[in-house]
Amino acid sequence: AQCGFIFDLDGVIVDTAKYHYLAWKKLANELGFEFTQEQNEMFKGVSRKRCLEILLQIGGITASEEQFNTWMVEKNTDYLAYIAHMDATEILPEVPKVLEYLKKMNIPLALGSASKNAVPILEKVHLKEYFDIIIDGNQVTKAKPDPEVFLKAAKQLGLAPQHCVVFEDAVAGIQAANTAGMVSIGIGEKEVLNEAHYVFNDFTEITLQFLDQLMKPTP
Ligand code: G16
Ligand code: MG
Repeated sequence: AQCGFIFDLDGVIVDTAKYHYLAWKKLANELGFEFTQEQNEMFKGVSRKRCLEILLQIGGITASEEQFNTWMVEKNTDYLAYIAHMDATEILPEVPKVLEYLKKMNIPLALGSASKNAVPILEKVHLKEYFDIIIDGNQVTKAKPDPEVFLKAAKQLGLAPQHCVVFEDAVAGIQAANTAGMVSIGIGEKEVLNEAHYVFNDFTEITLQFLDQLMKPTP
């Protein structure tokens, strides 16, 4: 059967994780506590709402619903300011090469991101046209590690989950892909992404032969 490839956005296609981190750190500091890079690992692939819940837990802060929503807006406003001037130079190494090759091989491609800002980011870096299907934070109700985002992508591609390959930089995203029954490929550190079927530091380590092997029809 035909196979399809699903890409996460933040940390796989573009390096926006650092901007998410800066925006959360700014909020934490305003609220009077520190937020470290290590703690930020837990935020990768996780919805904005869930991130704020974890952040407030770290700071030992309880908030009213109104206050919570104000901080959600504040974080996103700061994040949008950070990404306002983003351009194609922020695409991670060799991502365009991989997308170009998969397109040439007629492989259906989907984006599977938790971010509600996914489409404007793809437009800014001029990669939107590569994706046949885009599933982002505006279309899912259950955040990764729930497999909803990837299952929706597979369904819209018209493919069975076991014929889909997922590229992810987050532990929650790898878990989502595995639960969906897909082939999971971690982009990042082996120690962190140890649940993935394969792990690479970045796309420069992924050969075209490896992609060919993933494309091989499975029964
Ligand atoms: C991304 C990031 C998360 C972020 C989430 C929501 O997910 O990895 O850190 O909290 O999107 O983003 P937004 O606040 O823009 O809706 P992914 O799945 O693209 O890695
Ligand atoms: Mg990610």
